[in-house]
Amino acid sequence: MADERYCFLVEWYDGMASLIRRYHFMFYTRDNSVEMFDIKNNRLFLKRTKCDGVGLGHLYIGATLDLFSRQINFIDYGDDFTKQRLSQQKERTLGIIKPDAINKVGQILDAVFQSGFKVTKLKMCRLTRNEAFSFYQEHQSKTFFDTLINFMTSGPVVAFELMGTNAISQWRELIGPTDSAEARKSAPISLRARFGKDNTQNAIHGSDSVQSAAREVEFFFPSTMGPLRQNTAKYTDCTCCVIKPHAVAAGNAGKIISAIMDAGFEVSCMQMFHMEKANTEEFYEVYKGVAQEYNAMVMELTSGPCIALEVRAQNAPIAFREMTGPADPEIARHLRPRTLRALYGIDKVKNAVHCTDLPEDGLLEIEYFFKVLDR
Ligand code: 3AN
Repeated sequence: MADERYCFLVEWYDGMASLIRRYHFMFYTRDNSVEMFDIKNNRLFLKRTKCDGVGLGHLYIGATLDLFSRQINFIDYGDDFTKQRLSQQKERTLGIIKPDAINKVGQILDAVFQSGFKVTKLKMCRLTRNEAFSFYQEHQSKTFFDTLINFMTSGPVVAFELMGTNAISQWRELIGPTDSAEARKSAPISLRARFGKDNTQNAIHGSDSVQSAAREVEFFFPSTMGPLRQNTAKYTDCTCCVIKPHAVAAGNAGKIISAIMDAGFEVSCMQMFHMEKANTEEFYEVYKGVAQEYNAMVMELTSGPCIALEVRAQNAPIAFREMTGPADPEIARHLRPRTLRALYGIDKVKNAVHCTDLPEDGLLEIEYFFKVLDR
């Protein structure tokens, strides 16, 4: 196999020095080895080292990687070869689950996760009229514009960024024609055929070009200091569920959300987070010195994107703990085989979901994700 070298610009936050350090990060495909070069000090930082857990699939702009206990953030391509090779493979597009399909969010996300796209960002929000106007500005002169704005502001939506080879056209193909009735005739397995109603209430959105994908991703997930879209957290009768990185990576997030909703809980807010180590330690502080697995828990939660949910019901923390099951999936499989951890957990650390332990902490944990981290 040819030894291809891919180069990225990466950053690492050096907590000791309170400095963001920048490197060129090289990945060699022949032996999965990694090399890092310190840009400012113009010297080799990490000599070429084999890293079996790392593959080209993990490396894209916006990714984070745990490397020898350092959390590395991928900022940009580092050379033309890498940019040319990867920009098509790692094309990005925006998808939206529209208000008419929000009660099918688990099933739709499951279809997304099973379709081979990587979900790199995700957020439930509710658009104001101004926001919907600005998002659909190109349709201002159309006769259906008012209907469209009323519809898109009638309830929450879930927006997500997808990444994959030819993601824009692949996603358009998966969602099907604009009119859901037409979709049922010409593309019966498409998502609009399965979940949409008509021309307006067509369940799903997909960007139609490279330009609109860039604009629409930026609209929901601003890269700089742009205005944030308001999340939908309600902060009442709630508890916190975090779908852990291993379960997201295994494509189980949609199934877990469906199971939670089928059990009668309301999922009133959701968002994908790439947790930093310092935040994770803060979030798990109560387990420090108490849970034997504390360090491994921190490693797991920072190992990739997780999805935090606001789960609502009467007595939400207690009721939801019941559904989550015992912390150890092995025990769960024996005693409570229908719980989330029995179904989707692997071991005590990779146990599919975190849920709030103490009833009085439900609100605090929700505030931590949706007020503190969603800045
Ligand atoms: P698509 O989303 O398939 O790219 P566009 O961009 O033509 O379709 O339209 C944007 C949205 O406007 C559609 N998703 C749909 O909700 C709504 N829409 C489009 N065409 C019509 C129509 N003829 N009547 C009512 N609503 C429409």
